[in-house]
Amino acid sequence: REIAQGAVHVPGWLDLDQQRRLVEACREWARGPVPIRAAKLPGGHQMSVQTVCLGWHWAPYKYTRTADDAGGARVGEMPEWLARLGREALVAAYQDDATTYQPDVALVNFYDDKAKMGMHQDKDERSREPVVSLSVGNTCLFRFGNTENRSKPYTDVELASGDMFVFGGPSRLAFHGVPKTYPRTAPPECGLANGRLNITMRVTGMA
Ligand code: MD3
Ligand code: FE
Repeated sequence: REIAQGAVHVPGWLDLDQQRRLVEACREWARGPVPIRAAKLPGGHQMSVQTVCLGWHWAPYKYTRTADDAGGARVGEMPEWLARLGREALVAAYQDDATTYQPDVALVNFYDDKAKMGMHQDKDERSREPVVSLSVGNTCLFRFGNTENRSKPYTDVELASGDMFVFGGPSRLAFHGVPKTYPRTAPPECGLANGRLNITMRVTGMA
């Protein structure tokens, strides 16, 4: 389960009922106040992954309260029930009996069959508290690299529907990416016929 120090993979952590509820919630969040969109990178390219943000809006490469690149509305709240699920994830992954973890942002990523995410670090947060990742839908190939650069050595792991992953400690600043997803591999009962959802929770460290 521990693929690197602080990086813990818990396969099948979410039951199908929880997965379906997350899919339903994501459908609602995707509608607004800031509709789901593919972020545009400073170089002009559009990401292939579509994202909706809760709590804070992430536009490459910073957090704001309003979606200045997407209509200017204030993003939806980060629901307390989701933050609690994030705390439960941390407890399960690190086998702590208590945590004060209070994520204030969730990024919901949707992958269609062609979407992928290049190797990157998540360093737009001022806090170095762990990131919790929840996956629902199609299985993907997840590439977990090193903290030095976007190339080898890396560890490839498949993330399936219901899997949870926590990245903390020395793994918090590791490069990582999603080279591909596997079409039509979502379990029929997860609530998503095709495509992949990933929800990451973070602590921005913003006021
Ligand atoms: C390792 N998302 O949103 S989740 C991202 O599946 C992102 O959508 C991928 O990378 C996805 O930034 C991967 C796993 C993940 C998320 C955050 C991390 C791994 C991480 C932060 C630090 C180290
Ligand atoms: Fe990331």
